[in-house]
Amino acid sequence: MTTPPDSEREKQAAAEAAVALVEEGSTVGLGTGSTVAYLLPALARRNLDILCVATSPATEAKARELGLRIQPFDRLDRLDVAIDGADQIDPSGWLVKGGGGAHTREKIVAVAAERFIVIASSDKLVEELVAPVPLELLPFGLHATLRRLEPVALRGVPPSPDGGVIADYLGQIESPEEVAAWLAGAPGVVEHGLFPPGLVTEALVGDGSVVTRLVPGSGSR
Ligand code: A5P
Repeated sequence: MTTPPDSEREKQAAAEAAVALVEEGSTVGLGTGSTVAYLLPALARRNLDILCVATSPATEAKARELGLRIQPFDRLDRLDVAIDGADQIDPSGWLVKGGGGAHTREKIVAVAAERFIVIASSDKLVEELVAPVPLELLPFGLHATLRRLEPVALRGVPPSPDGGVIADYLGQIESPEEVAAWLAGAPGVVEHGLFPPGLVTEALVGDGSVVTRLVPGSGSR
């Protein structure tokens, strides 16, 4: 039997730590990606009476297969908790998300949640955020939008479930706040993958054999 790489064990440990925080009777936003892939079976095993919202068709299919109750996100107007992975976490708690192109739905779900818990392996901790920053763009006027966002590259993947074109901003990120504000204000950008620290309640990061809890703004990292 081969031993899983450290990062996989760390993702699993972080996911299991997050599952322990889910309360009976709560509404839960489920993220997308390889770390969330560990979350879903661990959550299903707890057999709680919870109602979930999924951030991607892949998460929805897997969650249903495991017996989790999924509801479309057009009836609930808030969630108790959302749990999701990240591509990068900087020391102040800024995240880059959207490696799987699901960042628009992920941000909508994270913002709607009372608590947003990030789960990650230790290799996601970075000193400074770097490109790529995932983007979802409106197909209308796509090439004019791309020209204004240079340097940028189309990802060449299928559109999002909402019809958005997935691309990546490839420029410098000297100030995540400024880049986030610029991308948010650019016509044609549906959503970008920079998530501010204010959105993150806590990050649970697998670190060797332990899980470290980081709380943005608390000086815990
Ligand atoms: C999906 O679009 C992403 O935002 C993921 O949440 C993020 O890329 C983390 O993915 P992994 O858990 O696969 O590293």
